[in-house]
Amino acid sequence: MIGVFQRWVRAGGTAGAARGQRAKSGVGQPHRPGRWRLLVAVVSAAAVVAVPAAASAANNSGINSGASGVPVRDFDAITTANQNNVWKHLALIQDRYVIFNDNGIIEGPGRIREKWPFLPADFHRDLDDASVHFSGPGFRWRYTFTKGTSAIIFEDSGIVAGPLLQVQDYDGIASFNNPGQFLPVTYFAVRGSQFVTFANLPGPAVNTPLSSIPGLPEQFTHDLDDVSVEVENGSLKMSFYRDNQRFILQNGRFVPDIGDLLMKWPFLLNFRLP
Ligand SMILES: [Ca+2]
Ligand SMILES: [Ca+2]
Repeated sequence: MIGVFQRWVRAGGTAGAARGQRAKSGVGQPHRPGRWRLLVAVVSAAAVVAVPAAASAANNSGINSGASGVPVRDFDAITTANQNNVWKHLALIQDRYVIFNDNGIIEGPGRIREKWPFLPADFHRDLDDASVHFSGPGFRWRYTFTKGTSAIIFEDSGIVAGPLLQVQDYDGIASFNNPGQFLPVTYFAVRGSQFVTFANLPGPAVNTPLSSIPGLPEQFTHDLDDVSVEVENGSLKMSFYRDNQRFILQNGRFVPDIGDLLMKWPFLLNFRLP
């Protein structure tokens, strides 16, 4: 599994960064069928995929209701940190954040500007996406937030880098530590119906259709709210968030879980009320 993972990192990470440099210099990006094969290698095409229950009719208002019929806000951004195979999440809506796991809220909800007062005011509300990886022992969180074409990297102690100007804005971003090391990490970013992987911010333009990811249902191949990627048992576990729904994919297989996010995390109802 690690060998497969390293192919992903080499081809997606370093090549992605190189493409980003070309994109910034204005050179067009060639179609690369090899990317598809790479991803097949990563997420292993041979899989029987179960599709979760269809989402309720989605709309673009950012407010959707799931199976419960209760209208709730979609997440602006959501990200996951895998601490010894226990997932912790950070979610952002408007100017608020909350940190939680599947059992309940760990911290918040609170104001983004009060938790991280050193962030530029632009980053205190309406973020596009967020990611977390570890920067050192003890699961120290290093965050990436993006908004429009600006990106910033920080820890609870202060800004690490940025704001950085990106070639485009993203709908969602994920960052994850490569095996056995803290830096560099791998980023996975999505916009519209495409994604890109890269090693360093500012990231390049998206360049590969989400529909080329084996096992990903059509519903999650475009207009995502955010994504997260964790390394679990040596392979990538990818979460795709859209409206009130989440789809988790590992090795080309759907990871069975409650897809309706209000049912999954009912304790976030107040945080998500319109
Ligand atoms: Ca994310
Ligand atoms: Ca988003």
